[in-house]
Amino acid sequence: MERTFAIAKPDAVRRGLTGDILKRVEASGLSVVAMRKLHLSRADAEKFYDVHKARPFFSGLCEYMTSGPVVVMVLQGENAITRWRGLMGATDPKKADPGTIRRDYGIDVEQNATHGSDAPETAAQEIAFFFASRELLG
Ligand code: IDP
Ligand code: MG
Repeated sequence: MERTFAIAKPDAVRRGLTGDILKRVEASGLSVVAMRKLHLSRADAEKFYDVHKARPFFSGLCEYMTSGPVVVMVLQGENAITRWRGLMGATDPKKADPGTIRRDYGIDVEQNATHGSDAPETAAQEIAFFFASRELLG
């Protein structure tokens, strides 16, 4: 069993896509261990995306991620990290495979509907950034 961290990003929440994203998660056999809706502060967005702070898109990314509420989730299942990245599709919706969340719902390379951890270490860090261990009993 593995856990990963997922976000329904502001563009998706704003357009009422949270339910559809959850439906795809559950249909895939991954389970939702924890979930919460919140509005990221600028400081939280900058900390969360710290790895990208030198990139030209960093400021715009933080602006977008704080533009409205998000839904943060912990997903669990065998190979959850890879499976959730597969359901999301490539970062750029134009390059994402048909049937993936980003292909179906992403607006552009920035407003791409969802986030997913890329490795076990980042998954653990990202989960701990948003959830206390007592919230992870589901
Ligand atoms: P990922 O979300 O597929 O792991 P990353 O490269 O980690 O992609 O980038 C984090 C987020 O930053 C992306 O999901 C997207 O919202 C945004 N982003 C990535 N590349 C670009 C870009 O070239 N322009 C604008 N935003 C970008
Ligand atoms: Mg990433």
